[in-house]
Amino acid sequence: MVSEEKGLPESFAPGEKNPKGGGIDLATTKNVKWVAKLGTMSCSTPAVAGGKVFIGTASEGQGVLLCLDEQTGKLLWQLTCPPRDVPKVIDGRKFWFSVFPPTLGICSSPAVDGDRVYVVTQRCEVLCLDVNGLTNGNDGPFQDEKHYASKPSKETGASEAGEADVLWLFDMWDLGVRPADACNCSVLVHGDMVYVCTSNGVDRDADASKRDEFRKPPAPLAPNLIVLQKKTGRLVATDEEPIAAGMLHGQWSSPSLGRVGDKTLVFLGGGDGACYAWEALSSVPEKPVKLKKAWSLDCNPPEYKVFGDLDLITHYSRGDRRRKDTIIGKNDGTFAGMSEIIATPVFHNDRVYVAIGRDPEHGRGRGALWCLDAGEGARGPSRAVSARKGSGFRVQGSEPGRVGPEGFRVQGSGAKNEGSGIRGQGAMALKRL
Ligand SMILES: [Ca+2]
Repeated sequence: MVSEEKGLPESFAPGEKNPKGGGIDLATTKNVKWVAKLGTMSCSTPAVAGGKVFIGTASEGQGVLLCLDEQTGKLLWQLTCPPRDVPKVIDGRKFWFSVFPPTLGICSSPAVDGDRVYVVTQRCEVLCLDVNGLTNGNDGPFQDEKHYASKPSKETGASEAGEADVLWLFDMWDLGVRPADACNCSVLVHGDMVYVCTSNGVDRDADASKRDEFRKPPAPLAPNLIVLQKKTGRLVATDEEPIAAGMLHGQWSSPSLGRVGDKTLVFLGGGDGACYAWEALSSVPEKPVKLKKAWSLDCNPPEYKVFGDLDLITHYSRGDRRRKDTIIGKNDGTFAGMSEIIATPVFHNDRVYVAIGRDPEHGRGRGALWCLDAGEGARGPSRAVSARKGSGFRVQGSEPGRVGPEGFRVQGSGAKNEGSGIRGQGAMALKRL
C-alpha cells in the first residue's frame, strides 16, 4: 500500500493506434516500454511480481485473467471464466448480477504471494492459481481446469501450456452471498490466511423503481468479510457485522492490514459508509470462527445523511439521472447524497486513510477523506466529530467529484471527463497520497 519506489516516470503518453492495424504504435508513446492488448473492458489494477504481470479483463462475455511477461508483455498463460448461470429475478425483482458480470469480466486486482496468485472471479469465486500456469503440471486438488480454459482443451484439460492452473476454488455464492453488479475484491494475504470481501450487495431495479423500499439486500445475513486458509481454500472465519442493514449499494472495498501496538488489525470499508477494523487471526482455527471486531467508524458525517425526512439509505438512487422523481427536481444526476466506501483503507504509521464516495450511476455522493487513529478508530457518530477535530482530520470538498480544497484534490482530467466518476485505487508513495 505504501511504496518507497523512486525514479518513477512523472508522466506517460499512451500513444496512438497504428492506422494500418496491429494495435498501438509504440513510436507515438512516451515512457511506454510495451503495449499488450487486453479484453473488451478492464476494471482490474495490474499486479507485478516475480517478472510477471497479472491483470483481469473481459472477453466475449467471459472473465479473463492474463499473465504477461514483465519485460516484453508477451502472454504467458490465461484463465478464462465462463458466465455464471444466476437467477434473472429474485423476489419478483430484476437481479442485475445476471446482467453486468459478462461485460465487466474479472474486476479483482490479483494478489501474488510466492508462487501463488489469488483472484476473485466475476462468478463470485475465490481462486488460488499457480503463477506458472499448467506449464509445470496440474497441481492442487482442483483438476477441472477444462472449465476455465480459453478454448476447449484436450479431453481432461490437463498439462496444456498457456492455460491457468487452478489450485483451489472457494465459491462465495454457496455462503449465500448475492452481489450487486460485480465482484471485485483484491484479497489480502497474511500469514496462513486469505481475507476476502464478499461483494454482497443491494440489488433492486434502482434505475426504474419508484418503490425504493424494495431496495433491500437479497442476502442480508451473508458475510461481508471471509477468511480462507491460504493453502487449501478452507473457510476459517467470517465477520458478523450487520452491514447489510445500512448498505447503500454494494460491499466493494478491499481489506488492508496493519500492526498497531500489540495487535494486528484488518481494515475494510463498509457498503454502509463505515470503516471497520477486526483482529487478524494468529493461527488457523480447526472450525470456522467469528472475527473479533476492534472498532468501526461511521464516515458519513450527520449532515451528509439529512435531507428533510427522507431516509437516504432507502432512497439511495433518488439522485439518479435516469429517474423522473429526483429529489431536487432536476433530472440531471446532480443531487449529492450519502456515500459508501468503495476505496481500500490505507494503513501507514498508526493511521488509516479512507475515502468515501459512491457508484455515480445513481447520483453523486458527497466525498470525504478521513485520517483515523488505527488503534482506536471510533465507536459511533459522536467519535466521528472528535476524529475530525482531534486525532484525525477530514478534508471535504464543496463540489461533488472533488475532495479537499486544502491541498488534496481529485478530479477527472479534461472537459470530456466532467461529471464522470473516478474509480481507481489510491496509493501512497514518498509520504504523499
Ligand atoms: Ca490444478
